[in-house]
Amino acid sequence: MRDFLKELGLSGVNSGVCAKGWVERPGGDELTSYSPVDAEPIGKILQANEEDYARVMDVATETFDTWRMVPAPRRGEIVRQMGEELRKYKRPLGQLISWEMGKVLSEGEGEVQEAIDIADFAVGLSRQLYGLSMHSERPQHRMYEQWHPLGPIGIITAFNFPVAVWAWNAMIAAVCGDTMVWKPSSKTPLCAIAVQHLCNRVMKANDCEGVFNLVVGRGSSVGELLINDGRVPLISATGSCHMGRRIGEAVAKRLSRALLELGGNNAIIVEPDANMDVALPGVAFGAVGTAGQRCTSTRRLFLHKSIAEEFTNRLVKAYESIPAGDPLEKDTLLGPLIDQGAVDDMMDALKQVRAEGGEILTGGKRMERKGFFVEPTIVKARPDMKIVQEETFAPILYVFEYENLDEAIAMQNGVRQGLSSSIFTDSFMGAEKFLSASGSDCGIANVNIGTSGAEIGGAFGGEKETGGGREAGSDSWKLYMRRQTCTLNWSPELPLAQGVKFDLD
Ligand code: UN1
Repeated sequence: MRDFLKELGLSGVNSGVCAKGWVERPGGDELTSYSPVDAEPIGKILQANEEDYARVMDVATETFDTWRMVPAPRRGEIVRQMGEELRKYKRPLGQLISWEMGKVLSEGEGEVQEAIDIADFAVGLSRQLYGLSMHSERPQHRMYEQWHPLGPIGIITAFNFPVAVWAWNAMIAAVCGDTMVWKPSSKTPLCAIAVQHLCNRVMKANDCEGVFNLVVGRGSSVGELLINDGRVPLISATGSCHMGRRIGEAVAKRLSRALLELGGNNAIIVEPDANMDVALPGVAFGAVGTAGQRCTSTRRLFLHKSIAEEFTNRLVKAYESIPAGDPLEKDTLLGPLIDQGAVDDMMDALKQVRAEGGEILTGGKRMERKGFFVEPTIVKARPDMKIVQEETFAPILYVFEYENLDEAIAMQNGVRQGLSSSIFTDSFMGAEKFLSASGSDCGIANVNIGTSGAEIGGAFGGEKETGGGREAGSDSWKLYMRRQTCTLNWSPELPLAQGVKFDLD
């Protein structure tokens, strides 16, 4: 057994259900977690069945009654300790993320850093859950708004950010006074179990277990119960547009709140006046980083026709020297895809590329080695190809040429998704046009930075089929609380608003 597994308290067989302590023998099917690096099993997980789910949700619901009354700065202090615990385990947790998900170690550790950052942010936020106060139109009246905790919330996360995206939700929800039930991806259950061990230590020491709860289980049983549970006022979910539509419908049916962070089809525009030495690594990291398995990964590249040939040649050359292999090795830049299904999806997309007349400039094949490694791929594409409308979770980059910036912006906006977008330019006018109301239609718009790797301080999410949700920084916390508008009358009269009279006599 690898040292980092032991260090994180994982064993050969692990319970995947935790509600005020681990449920020793959950009743669901046994799940095996495989490393995408060598396709070998890492550990077994006992999943939740429907009764286990009920138990977990009961705990989250009961704990909410007490947790919501803990002063927010005190909740912040406990989240501060969570941040400390994550700092202590940054290395082994980063290694586990690399091994179970496949991203390279600096990204695995970067992901833990992202969780630490959001914990720090949440600590400060715990003293800043501000409401506004307004001037009442009536004499001797006071009007203000306050924010109260929302309830036991559901967090559904994807395999590609098995720790950070949970942390975006969990650290904020905890300071807001919510309890939570986390359903992680069945592709990365050990990351979730390792994080739950850290939570348990901190919460036990503070005598407030039951705030962070975990339920590893099937989407078709546990996932359905969670999204349809009338006790859950907010479902925050990250995943495909297909999954998000299912969740959005279920949550809308019971008139609750869904925070959806779904697929992207992110593009970079490179203007002729860009600093090409900045643009080139920006594009390469965006498209090849995390093997193209970020929702923010760069999938489309728009090159001005005057620089297209040279830029493409340089990019092809760079792609051909990207070191692929064991993500735990220091110099590796490209790890594997998550599983065989992901390799099949990539190969199917490339089949469609060929059928639609796209030209594969480099890559296009599975690598001859253990695990789920694929060659990073560049395709010379046309905007009318249907496949470029789809998000394929793999390192495929579609390259297009354009003549002027308006055309490039229109093409970049011409997809159903709206998560992240970038322009590389040294022109103030070009940058401002891209950022204007008639520019990028995405939730994230960057200048001289690639599409991925957002900081936690901003609100993260996107428009159109990306789902409209916002997580992490800025004022995203408001989605995790309920707003109450309060009007107090301290006069001896009962004046009515809008001058309405109701004199009894
Ligand atoms: C995701 O892929 O779901 O901006 C999240 C980024 C990361 C988060 C990605 N900070 O690429």
